[in-house]
Parts: sequence; C-alpha cells; structure tokens
Amino acid sequence: MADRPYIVGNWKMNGTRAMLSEARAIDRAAQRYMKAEVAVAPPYTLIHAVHREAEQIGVGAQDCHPGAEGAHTGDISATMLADAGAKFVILGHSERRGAHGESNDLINAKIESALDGGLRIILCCGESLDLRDSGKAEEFVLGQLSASLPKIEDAGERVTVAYEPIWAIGTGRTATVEDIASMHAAIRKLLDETYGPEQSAGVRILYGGSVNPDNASDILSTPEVGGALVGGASLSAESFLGIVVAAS
Ligand code: G2H
Repeated sequence: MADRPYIVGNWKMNGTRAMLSEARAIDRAAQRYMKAEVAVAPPYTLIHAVHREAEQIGVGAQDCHPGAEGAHTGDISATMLADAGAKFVILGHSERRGAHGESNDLINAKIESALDGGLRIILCCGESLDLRDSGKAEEFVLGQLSASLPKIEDAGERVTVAYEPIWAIGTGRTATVEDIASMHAAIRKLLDETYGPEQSAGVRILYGGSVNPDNASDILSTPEVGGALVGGASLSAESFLGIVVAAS
C-alpha cells in the first residue's frame, strides 16, 4: 500500500449532488491510473452518495466528533461515518485548528474515536508563515505530530500524515521542493522513532497546499512525498485527474 502514491481530494465545504458526476468521472478514470491510490473526502452530506458511486476510489470524511453517540446536536461520529461508507477521516486540518480552535487534546480524542470506529486517519500538521519566517517550522510541526501520533501497533496500515504549511493553503503559493523535502525527512525520522522502521515505512506523508496539475509532478517526485492532499484542484475531475496522472 505504501508503495503507491496516495492522492486525496479534500472537497472542504464544497459540493452538492451536482458534484456526483465529478466523483463518477474520477472513479471511472482512476481505473486507468491504478498506480496511485485515489480517494476523496466530500462534505458529510455526500459521503454515502459518493460511496455508492465509487468502485475504485476511497471515500472519507473531513472531521468527526470524539464521541461515539449522544446529545451532540449537529455532530457526526466516526461510527456514523463508517456506516455511511467512509474509510478514513482527515483530522487536525489547520482550518479546523484555526476556525474551530481545535487543540491537540481534542484532536487526540477524535483520533482515538476514529480508530475505534474502524477508520484510517489522515493527521494534518503545518506551520504558519510567522513560524516559518522565524525558523521554527520544523520544531512546531514535529511538536504537533509528537502530541498526536497514536500509540498503535499497526500505524503503517491506519495512519497517514499530511504536511500542509498554512501559508501555502489555497493561496496559490507552494513550498519549494527543498522546503518540502526537508520537512518530510524530519517527519520520517519522527515516524521511525515513534513506530520503528517497519511500521513507519507504511505511513505515507502527503504534501498539501495549492497542489495542482502543473506543480504535482515536481512535488510528487520529491523524496518522502507519498502523495498529495488536494483542496481547490480536487473540485473538478479534470484538474484532480491531472494530479492523479502526475502520480502515475
Ligand atoms: C490544504 C489543501 C487541502 P488547497 O488545505 O487540504 O487545500 O489545495 O486548496 O491548498
């Protein structure tokens, strides 16, 4: 599994049922580019419908509640997501850490719940521009991961990390390949120390932040980049498949 690049579309708060035709197009085309493992994370409202369309691609969610059930108006549990067809959940995205004030403690509770509910996780990390400019990017990112990497035996099967520098998200600005290579190497070292080399080898480190069909090939051929978490460019089958092709 870890030998294949993993290309994940994070639709964020985009998409009505009209987007199902894009999902269908991605799914049908993905059959031709099986070198990459392809998945999408639609909004909650479309997870089940995309799951029903998808024969080749994986379907996941963008968040979950830390509890399994109960009086939590408006929330969705990992068990519900799995029941709707989700196979993974993105946790710790900077848009949730920022706009929803999510702490490492809350993210850790969500991780535990997701794993208990049978979901794989994509754990996001990434620094602000201030931290990058002050030379503290690596220390900060490794701190985020150290606080949240779950202590499980089969991390290679169930954990993916996504490095997404906040200043490169949706801005059209991407990190240089040198920035990416250096951060991914530091993350790999932490994964080796945390899980041992065998399990670490199964944990893919995705890059995210304004990935598009034009820059995907350079990013995906950077050492230790195991795929991409794609936002804006995942919203049309044409641009998303351009990235999938670059990974194939
Ligand atoms: C980063 C990324 C997807 P975009 O948030 O997670 O979005 O590709 O639009 O920068």
